[in-house]
Amino acid sequence: MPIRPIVPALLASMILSATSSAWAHTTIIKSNIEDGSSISTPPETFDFGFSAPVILIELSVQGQKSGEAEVDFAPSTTRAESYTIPLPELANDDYTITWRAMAKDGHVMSGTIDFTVTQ
Ligand SMILES: [Cu+2]
Repeated sequence: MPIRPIVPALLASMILSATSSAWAHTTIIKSNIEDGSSISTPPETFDFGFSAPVILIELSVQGQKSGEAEVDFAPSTTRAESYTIPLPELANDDYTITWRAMAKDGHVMSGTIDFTVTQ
């Protein structure tokens, strides 16, 4: 069965190229709320930035018990590298920030940041 070892090698190279093209894309590089963090003083704004200017398409803050937080967000019409989103007062809860943004090359990327407020 001489073909067998070729298949995993091919798969590995496909995975590698998929990964490296993903790395080439714009991504979130800074955030004042770290994923997995526990916050005793919730910030008044969510400040985050990308490795290149993006159009911010979606941003929501979902509390596990408190439901969706009212965030004053409208999709941006121009590209920016950094965004500051005002946050409402966040009660003790587990939250997930979900964001979606479009890079200059048209690629849409998205991600989530989980954090806990414990005052
Ligand atoms: Cu891209």
